[in-house]
Order: sequence, then structure tokens, then C-alpha cells
Amino acid sequence: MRLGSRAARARRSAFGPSVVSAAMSSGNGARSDGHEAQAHDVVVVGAGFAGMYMLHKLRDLGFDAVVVERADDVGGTWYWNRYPGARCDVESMQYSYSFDPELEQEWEWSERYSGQPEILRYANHVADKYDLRRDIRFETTVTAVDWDDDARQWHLQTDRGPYRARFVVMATGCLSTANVPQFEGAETFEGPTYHTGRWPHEGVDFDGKSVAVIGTGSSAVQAIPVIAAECRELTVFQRTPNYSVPARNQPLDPIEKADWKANYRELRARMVTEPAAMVLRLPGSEDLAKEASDDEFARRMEQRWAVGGFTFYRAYGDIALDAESNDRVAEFVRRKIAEVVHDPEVAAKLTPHNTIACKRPCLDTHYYETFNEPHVNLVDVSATPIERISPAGVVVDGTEYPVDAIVYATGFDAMTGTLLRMNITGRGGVRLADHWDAGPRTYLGLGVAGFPNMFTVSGPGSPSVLTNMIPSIEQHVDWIARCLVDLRERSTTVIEAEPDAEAYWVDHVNAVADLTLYPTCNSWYLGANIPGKTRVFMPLPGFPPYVEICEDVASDNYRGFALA
Ligand code: N01
Repeated sequence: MRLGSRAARARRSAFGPSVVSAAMSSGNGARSDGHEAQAHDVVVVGAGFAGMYMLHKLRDLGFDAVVVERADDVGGTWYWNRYPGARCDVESMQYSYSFDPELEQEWEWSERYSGQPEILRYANHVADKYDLRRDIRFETTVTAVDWDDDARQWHLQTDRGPYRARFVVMATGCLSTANVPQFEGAETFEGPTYHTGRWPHEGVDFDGKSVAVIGTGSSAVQAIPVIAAECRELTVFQRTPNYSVPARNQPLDPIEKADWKANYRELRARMVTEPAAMVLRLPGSEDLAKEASDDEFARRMEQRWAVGGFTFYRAYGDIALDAESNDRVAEFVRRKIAEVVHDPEVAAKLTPHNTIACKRPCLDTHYYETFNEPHVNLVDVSATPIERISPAGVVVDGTEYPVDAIVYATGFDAMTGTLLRMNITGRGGVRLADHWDAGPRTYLGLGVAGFPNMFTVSGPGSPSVLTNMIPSIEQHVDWIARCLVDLRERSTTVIEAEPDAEAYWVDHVNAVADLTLYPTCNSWYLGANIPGKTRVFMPLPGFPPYVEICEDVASDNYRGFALA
């Protein structure tokens, strides 16, 4: 068992003293609020999979790093999203860290796709194994982050006192700020309300209750069948119908698990050459859907529908690129919905007509089937939005739907929400909120011009949410760690994305996205789910070429970054 390097344990600071009084340093911009600022080489914000690995890596490299985390334990996404049915839709043998062969050999996944409790147990195992908690400050919320140009360091204010550091790493997750729509009268509702991304830890009992679920995204698609199995009556309020493909979850076959473990190094290496950083059960094809004969098309799609999972979307190479091919695949799913759902009126309401997979694709277990249950109702709010929430329930078009509890499965202020809420101010007092007024601007999704020494893990402009998140996180953490070591070796104290490089990268992300069908839907990828948010396609499609670009930039003396 590795507990981090001796140098790290000795808390040797690579860049300066470990604890400095904020009062003493008020001349260089530290807030003098009476608290002693803890000084570190690096402050990492967030103790999810990104923050945990970042801390482990930095310690091993001899940096003095600390993580601040608003929750009372590790896990990030998997700490907060405890709603019924919460499960990862990346297969468990691949949704795990690769950095330590011992870890991947000793951990036992039980299902093809792990449920939230198992993933959270894994996060806790990692925290224990590498003794991470001693450098994580839990229940600590960052309230302001200010760059001090004279001292070349960041000052962080938290609700538990100030910190200062040469570098900050934002490991804050892409989907970590809940979106709760401001429905009129919401506060008057007399029953309990829940957001899927803020689920109570003690669990919720829906037995005998009448429950409303608002939303039909990935969270709702997972939660609806499980809530329906528990409650007396379920009413789903759907604004946009969603395409979903069967996950085909099942206990993990011991032979398959053993095979992965025996070949993990080779398979991990293969994963990062795949478009979404995951190896699929059937290989992706470059054939064009629109050119396939009817028989061949039906055979191939049926096969992938039966196998389940994201392999469905790689049946042809042009599904995300060509409207005609996309619609052919969409029509296949529409026919499946009509086959599964007994009531034609309900089936029609559940049937999407937009581009398939331009919103985040959903995988399900009995989602459409659930609407055949006599106690499950579907209310279409596409034409007549939810009017208000009354003390007794949800009101649409003058009709009140009385319920005992409301579940908001209404998603997140994705990719930028958490960063912007931290009040980050860069060089010259420029606020990140102003710099990103017309949408997020980054270089490689790693750095922001005017915000020196601040790194974002899986930030906007990187493939992040379009991939298996853990390999993407590892790639970013490894890149940042290598960069910090390079800076230390060269006695360089400041690295900052150049405005030209950032402008080039923003154009590049947009140009790549415009080659795809992604921008054709009102998705959270575009910020379209949040009223007033600027619509810009935020993640970069194309994981493997991106990894090469990052490597190339680092090898070329951090091309596009100014070093001082
Ligand atoms: O959120 P969403 P999510 N009135 O934004 C509706 C990841 N994830 O939490 O489509 C009525 O997708 C909204 O309607 P519309 C994954 O990346 C992964 O479900 O905007 N409805 C939509 O139906 C995913 O994409 C996993 O018209 C309103 C829903 O709420 C991301 O998290 C599991 C409304 C929100 O859907 C977010 O998924 C779960 C309003 N005013 C999540 N406002 C797995 O790994 C919003 N809606 C399996």
C-alpha cells in the first residue's frame, strides 16, 4: 500500500512556507479577516475522482497540496447523486482509476454498470488506501478566489477561513450545481421536494405515496422505474421526450471480469485510443447508416439493441455527423418505443423527433416499459409549461395534479455553474464571470487567459462529458502534474494561457462541434437548459486527437502558455 512519498508526508513545500499569517501578508493582497491563511503549493477544489487523484499525484511528487470540499466526505458526483436507481452508464471495469495496477486488481465490481452505492464505496476505498482524507478539508465551501499579481499566488476565501497557494486546481466537476427551475409557488408546496443531484443521505421512503417527477433526462430515466416500483402513484412531467437505449445491466460475469483483470494494461491503453475513452462490446464501425440496405441496417441495429449500452451509437460512423443517417437510427428507436409502450397516445408523447444523441444519450432499465404500469401517468408540458406549484401539487394548464412529494430531475448548470459561483477574479481584477460573459473561454480546457496558475480538470473546451470521465480526469491530472514538475525544475512560478491561444482554442472547439449534429438540440452541452445562459457548445468532441494535442503542447515548452 502506497501512502504518498515521504517528502510529501513531511509537508515539504516546493514553493514556499507552509503556513503564513494572512494579517502579516495583507500587504500582498491577502484578506486580513483575522484568520490565519493556510499556505500551500496547491489548493485543489473538490474531492471527487478528479480532486482525489490530483491530491495523490501531487503528494507523490513532493508538493504540499490540500483539497477543500463542501461535502462531508469524498465522492463528488457520487456523493451527491444518491437518487433511486442512480448508476453509471459506463461499464464498471472501465469506470475506475487506471493509475495503480494494485488498485484495479484488488477492487471487485459486482455488476456490468455499477450502482451509486458501489461507486461511492470505491471512492471511499481509494481515500482510505492512499490516506487522502488527512489533506482534505471537508465541509469547506469556497466563496472567493483572487489572484494576487504581486505575490504571484491565489487567495481563497472559504466559509472556514482563508487559504493561499501558488496554484489552484479546479476539480469541481462538470455537473455539480443543481438546476432547480424557479416555478411560481414552489415554496408553498406542503410536501417534501428533492433534487436528484442533492438526494438526502438517509434515503427517502416513497411507499404508499403519490410522487411527481419533473424532467426526463438521464437521471429521471434511471429514477422513474425505481420510484414507480415503490410508490402508489407516479406522475412524470415531460418537457422533451428522450431517446433511451437498454443498458442490459446484469451481474458481472466472473470470466469477463477475470479477462479484464488479466489484460488491464492492454485494455486501458486501448481505451484511450477510443473516441469516448471506452472499449465497446462491439467495435465501432465507419460504415454510413444512410447507405446500408434495409436488411443489413435492421440486423445491425437489432444486434446492438440486444447487446445494450453505448455500442448502439457506434453502429455506424456517421450517426453524429449526418442528419439523414441520424434520423434512420432515431426512427429505429421510435419504432421500439411504439412496440414497448401499449397505449399509442402515451407512446406518441414519449416519442422524440429531434436528432438522436445530440443530447446526452440515455441508457435505461425498463424506462419505456414503466409507462405501461397503471399507476404511472405522463403529462406532456412541451406546449403548456408547468404553470405553478401549488401547496398540493403541480399545476399545468389549469389542472392541478395533487402529489405527496416532488422530485426535481431537472439537471445542472453544467460545466460553468460551479466555477462561476466561486467568484474567481484573475489578473487586473477581471472576474471570470465577465471573461466568460459570452460563454466559457479556455485553452485546452486546462487554462484561462488572465487567470494564471489556475487549472481546470475536465473544464469547458476539453472532451470531458463526451467521454468516460475517469480516463479523461486522469489525463488532465497527469498533464497538470507534469506541468507543475516542469515549472518547478525550471524555477518558473507563473504559467498562463495566452489570449491568442485561448481564442484559437475557442474557435477550434466551435469548428469541431459544428462538424457534428450536437449543436442541433437545446442541450445542456450548449447551456440551453439554463435561462439566460449564453449558448456555446462547451465540450470538445474528439478525445484521442485531444490527448495528442495536449502532449504536443507540453513537449513544445507549453506552447500557447506564457511562462514567467
Ligand atoms: O439532467 P438533464 P439529468 N420544466 O439536464 C427537464 C449525467 N448523468 O440530471 O429536455 C420542465 O439531462 C429537462 O427538459 P428539457 C449525464 O451526463 C449521467 O437528467 O430541457 N422540465 C430534462 O428533461 C446527463 O446528461 C448518468 O426540455 C424541465 C430534465 O429536466 C447529466 O448528468 C445518470 C424544466 C433535465 O435533464 C444531466 O442529467 C444521470 C422545466 N422548467 C446523469 N427544466 C449516468 O451515468 C428542466 N427540465 C447514467
